[in-house]
Amino acid sequence: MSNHNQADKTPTPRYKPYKGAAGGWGALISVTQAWLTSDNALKNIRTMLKTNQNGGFDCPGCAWGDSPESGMVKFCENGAKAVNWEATKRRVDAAFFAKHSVTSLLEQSDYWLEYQGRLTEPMVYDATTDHYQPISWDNAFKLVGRHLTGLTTPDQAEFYTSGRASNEAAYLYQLFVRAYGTNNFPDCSNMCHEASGVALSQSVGVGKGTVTFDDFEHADAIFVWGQNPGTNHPRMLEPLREAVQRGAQVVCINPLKERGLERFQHPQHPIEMLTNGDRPTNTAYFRPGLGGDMAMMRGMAKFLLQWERDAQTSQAPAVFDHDFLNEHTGGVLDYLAAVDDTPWEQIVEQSGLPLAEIELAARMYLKAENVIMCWAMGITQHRHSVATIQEIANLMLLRGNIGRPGAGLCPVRGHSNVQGDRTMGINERPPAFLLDALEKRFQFKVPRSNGHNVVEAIHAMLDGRAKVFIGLGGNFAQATPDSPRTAEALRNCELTVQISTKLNRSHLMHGKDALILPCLGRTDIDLQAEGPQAVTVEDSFSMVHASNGQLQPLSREMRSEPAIIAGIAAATLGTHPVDWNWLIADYRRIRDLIADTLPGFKDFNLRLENPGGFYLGNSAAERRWNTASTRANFKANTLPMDLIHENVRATGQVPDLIMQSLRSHDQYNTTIYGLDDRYRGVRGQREVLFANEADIIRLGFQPGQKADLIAIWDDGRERRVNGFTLLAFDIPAGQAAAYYPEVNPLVPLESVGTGSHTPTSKFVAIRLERSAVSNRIV
Ligand SMILES: Nc1nc2c(c(=O)[nH]1)N[C@H]1C(S)=C(S)[C@@H](COP(=O)(O)OP(=O)(O)OC[C@H]3O[C@@H](n4cnc5c(=O)[nH]c(N)nc54)[C@H](O)[C@@H]3O)O[C@H]1N2
Ligand SMILES: Nc1nc2c(c(=O)[nH]1)N[C@H]1C(S)=C(S)[C@@H](COP(=O)(O)OP(=O)(O)OC[C@H]3O[C@@H](n4cnc5c(=O)[nH]c(N)nc54)[C@H](O)[C@@H]3O)O[C@H]1N2
Ligand SMILES: [Mo]
Repeated sequence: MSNHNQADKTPTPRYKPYKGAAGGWGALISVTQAWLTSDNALKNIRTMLKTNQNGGFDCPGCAWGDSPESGMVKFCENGAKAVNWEATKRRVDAAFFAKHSVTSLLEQSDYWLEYQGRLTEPMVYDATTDHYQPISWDNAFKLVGRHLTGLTTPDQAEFYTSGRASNEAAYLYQLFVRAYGTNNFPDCSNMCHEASGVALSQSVGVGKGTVTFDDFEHADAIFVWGQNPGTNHPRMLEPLREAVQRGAQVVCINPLKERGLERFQHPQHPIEMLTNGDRPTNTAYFRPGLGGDMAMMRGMAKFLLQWERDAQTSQAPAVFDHDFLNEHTGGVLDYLAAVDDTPWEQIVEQSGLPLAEIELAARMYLKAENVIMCWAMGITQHRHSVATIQEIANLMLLRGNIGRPGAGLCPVRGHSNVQGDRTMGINERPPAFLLDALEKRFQFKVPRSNGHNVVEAIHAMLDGRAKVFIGLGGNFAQATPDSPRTAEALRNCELTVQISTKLNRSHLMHGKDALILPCLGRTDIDLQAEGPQAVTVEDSFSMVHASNGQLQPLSREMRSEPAIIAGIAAATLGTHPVDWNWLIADYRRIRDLIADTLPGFKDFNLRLENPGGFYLGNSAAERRWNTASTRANFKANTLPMDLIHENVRATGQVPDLIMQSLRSHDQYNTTIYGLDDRYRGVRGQREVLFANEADIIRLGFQPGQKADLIAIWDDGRERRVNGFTLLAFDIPAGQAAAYYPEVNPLVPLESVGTGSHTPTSKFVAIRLERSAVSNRIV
C-alpha cells in the first residue's frame, strides 16, 4: 500500500449522511489512513509528538492558540494531516519535471499535483520544450534581480504572501520589498480576515482579537458566527465542550448544521473513546440566511434597546453598561437611532430567522455576564462584512463586553502565521508608524503610497500594469476568484516566481519566465551558517512563540524562506539597506531588527526563551482605544436594503440559488488531502452542490443528477463550472454550498466586500443548467 500512488486511483463517489460525533474514532481512523499513505509513517508519528511542544515546531495547520499548560499533547486531526502532508518522502525533482511537460501537468487534479511530493531543487521554465529544468540558486536569483531592476517602476511588481511564512521571513520580505520601492503586498488575508482588521481598527483601534486562551474558561456565553471549527479549528472544540459542561452557553450561528458544532468526542480522552460517548459543543443553534447575520445582530440590539427602555421605566437593573458607555465609547446615540430606524420586517426577512429566535439569542446574550464572540469566513466573505463585524463590536460594547476577563472579540484566524505576517508589515496599506520606524532605522526613503491587494494585483497583471509576480508560498492561481482571469493575469507576466514546498497550479500558470524555488517547511531543520535556526509565529491570541524544525530536509537544494528572500534581495539591491547574507546566518539578527522597529517586541530574543513564548498585548483588551476619537466607536451602519448585488439584478434574472463556497474535511485551502468530507457524508468526490431537496426538484432536477452552475453577473462574461452532482442536504431553502477552490471560477473579481476588497466567496448568485462535461481550466 505504501508505495501505491493513491492519487492515481479513481474512488467511487458516495453520499451518506454521517452519524458519529466530530473528532473521536473517525478522526483517528482518518489520521491513521493519512499516515499509512504517506510513505513515512514512523517518522511522522514521532514528528506529531513534537508539534506545538516547547522546543518543537508550530503546527502548520491553523492559527488557534494553545493552552499554556505544558505537557499536553497538542495536536488534532487537521494538524496531523498538515504535518503528514509536509513530511512526505516523495520528491518532485529534476527527473519528475523531465518526465512531465507543463501542459501535461495542467491535465492533473490539484490533489494529484500536491500528492507528488516535496519540491527539492530550483527549476526554471523552458518555453522551447515546455518543461521546467534545473537552474542553480545563483542564476535563479540573478534572473529575478535582472527582471526587478529592469522594471520602469517598482510598482510593476507584485509580492504575494500566504500566511505560513514565519515572522522572520515576513519581516525580511517586507524590508526588501520596501527598500526596492513598493507597497504591493497582496496577501491571503485580503481573501480571509481583511474585513475583521478593517472593521475592528475603526471600532476599537486594533485589528486583532482581544481575548486570550484563558478567557474561554471564564466566559458565560460564547457565540460562534459563521465558522466550522470541527474541520478547520479542531482544537477549538475542546474549550467549547468544556464551556457547555460547566453550564456556559455556546451559541452557534450557521446555516449548516456543522457536525463539530453539535457533538464532539475527544480523540485523546480515553474514557470517551472507549465508551464511544460524546459531549455537546453547543447549547443553541441558529440557522440564518447567507449574509443574514448582521440583520440578526441588529435584531438582537433592537431587543436589548427595548429591554433597556423597559428597565428604565420600571427601575429595574440597566441592560446597558452605562459606566462603560460613558467612560469609553463614542457614537452610541447615533447607533441607537440607527437601531430604532431599522424595521423589524427587514430584520426578519434578511436574517431568515423567526423573531422568536432572534429574541432567544438576545436573551442568551443578555443573561451572560461575560460574552466572547468568535467568527470566521461565514462572516468575513460577504459584501457587507465590515458592517457586520462592526455590528458584533456594537453589540459587545453595549454591555461592556470588551476588555475584561472572560469577554471579548475573537476573529479566529486561518493560516498558522497570518496574524504574525500582518504584524511584521505584510500590509498593502501600511500604517504610518511602521513606515516611520523603518525609515528611521534603515535610512532609506520608504514608499508611502498604498500598494495593491489581491484583487487590485490581478487587475494590474491583467492590464499590463504589473509584470513580475513573486509568491512567498500559497497558491495564487487557485485561491483567488474568477480563476480564468487570474490564470490570464499570471500568464501575462514577464516573470513569475513561486517559493513553495509543493507543486500546485500556480507553477503551471506562469509568466514568460518562471521559477520554482523549493523551500523548507515548519517541520524541517533549518541549518544556517551559525547553526540550526528557530523561527517565530503569532497565533490568534497574539501569543508569539518559537518553532524549531525537527526533520532532516529531503534535499540540500531546499532553502529556508529567509535565505531565499535574502538571495533575491542581494541580487536586486546588493547590500542596501542591510547585509542580507549576514542577517540570515543567525535569525536572532533579524529578530533584533524586529525589536528595533516594531512595538511590543522589545528584548525579542530574550523573551523567546520563556516556554510558551510571550503575549504581544492588545490595547483594546486594556481598554485603551487607538482610534482617532481615543474612544471605542459605535458604528451606525445601515442594514443593506437588498443583499443581491445591483450587478446581479441588472441582468433581470432571478437567481436559482445563493451559493457559498466552503472547505471540506479533507483539504487545507487549495491543498486537497483526499476526496472525502466525512462530517457531511461525502466520499470520493468534490464536484458537488449541496442544496435543499425541495429546491432541487423546484429547479427541475432530481437529487444525484448533474448540473452546470452559472454565475449571474452583468458584465458580459460567462462564468460556469460543469457537471456538479446535486446532493440533497439539510440546508435552508434557496441556499447552496460547494467546495472551494472548485467553484472559484464563479466568483466575479468585481464582487468584493465594501472597505475590505475581499471576494464575496460566501454569497454567489447562480443558476443551474443541465449538462455534464469536465470543467478543469487548462
Ligand atoms: N482542515 C483545515 N483547516 C483550516 C483550513 C482548511 O482549509 N482546512 N483553512 C484555514 C484558513 S486559511 C481559514 S481562513 C480557516 C477557515 O475556517 P472557516 O471559516 O470555518 O472555513 P469555511 O469552510 O470557509 O467555513 C465557513 C463556515 O461558515 C458558514 N457560513 C457560510 N456563510 C455564512 C453566513 O452568511 N452566515 C453564517 N453565520 N455562516 C455562514 C459555513 O456554513 C461554514 O460552516 O480555517 C483554517 N483552518
Ligand atoms: N471561493 C473561495 N476562495 C477562497 C476562500 C474561500 O473560502 N472560498 N478562502 C480564502 C482564504 S481564507 C485564504 S487564507 C486563501 C488561501 O490562499 P493561499 O494561502 O494562497 O493558498 P494555500 O492553499 O494555503 O497554499 C497552498 C500552497 O502553499 C505552499 N506551501 C505550503 N506550506 C508552505 C511553506 O511553509 N512555505 C511556502 N513558501 N509555501 C508553502 C504549497 O506549495 C501549497 O501548494 O484562499 C482564499 N480563497
Ligand atoms: Mo484564510
